[in-house]
Amino acid sequence: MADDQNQTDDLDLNTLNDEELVEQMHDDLYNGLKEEIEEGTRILLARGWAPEKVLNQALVEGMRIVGIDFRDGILFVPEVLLAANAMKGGMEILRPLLAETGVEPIGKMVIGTVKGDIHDIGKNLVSMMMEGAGFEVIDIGINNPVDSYLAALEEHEPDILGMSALLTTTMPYMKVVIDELKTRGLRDDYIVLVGGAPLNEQFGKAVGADAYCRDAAIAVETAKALLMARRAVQRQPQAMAN
Ligand code: B1M
Repeated sequence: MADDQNQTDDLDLNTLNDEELVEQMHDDLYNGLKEEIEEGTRILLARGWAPEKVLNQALVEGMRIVGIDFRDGILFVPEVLLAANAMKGGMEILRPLLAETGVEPIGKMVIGTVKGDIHDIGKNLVSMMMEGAGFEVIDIGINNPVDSYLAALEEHEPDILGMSALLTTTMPYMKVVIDELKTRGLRDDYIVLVGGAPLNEQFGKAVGADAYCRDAAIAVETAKALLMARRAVQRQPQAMAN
């Protein structure tokens, strides 16, 4: 890694063509080089790349590679933390671009990672894309016990509750939250969306969520569709009365 670092120090990212630069960014993410990731992100944007394209091809794909080597015991927590930090550097540059709408919010979402789980990159991405699609997002962070969700729902009165979990050991906690909403008679007040790498559609149904969202783009589509459907139903009795 020290050699990689020296080589990267000498390398002018501007001299690389797009394909080489994206490949270099995958390496830089792997090596946790935040400044290089930030520079690469800026260069791709300056070359006219759409923020979504930079996000998916340079950052998300780079993190996918990190995930494989983490799984296989080639990378360990400290290295993956550095990679995550580098990824966040790039995401921060993209955030205002993805969130640029300038229109009235079309709906509100509270989102957080469940108790016992500190993974937040996917959740942050979902927040960004939802903001970009015109939602107001209240992000309550990581490691949320049921009480944090309840407090945020009461305070912000959102249309949507989003929960994220990246561990097979923490994903069952989503059911704890949803069951508590049911116990308090609050379940139907919210559209509940769940996501995270180990989840699937069947799991989403089993825990009583309205939908499982495979990625951030699907979260946006699903949120819009379910919100429109809910508003249409809410309008119906009024229309019938007129
Ligand atoms: Co963790 N980790 N990790 N980790 N980590 C995974 C999840 C793992 C799959 C790695 C592996 O073995 N291949 C594995 C879980 C295995 C399992 O449960 N079956 C694992 C493990 C084991 C662990 C530790 C237990 C390791 C240890 O300590 N021995 C530990 C647990 C800590 C804890 O949470 N208590 C741990 C720690 C860490 C770091 C802190 C080092 C770091 C997190 C840093 C951070 O997030 N700030 C980390 C990372 C980075 C990963 C991997 C490599 C990458 C996750 C990521 O950010 N992906 C991950 C491997 C992997 O997932 N392939 C791994 C990129 C992100 C864009 O994708 O999060 O899937 P993702 O989000 C997507 C979708 O899932 C969806 O949309 C997002 C965008 O498209 N989505 C939602 C996510 N949330 C949503 C919510 C929604 C909708 C959609 O709501 C509406």
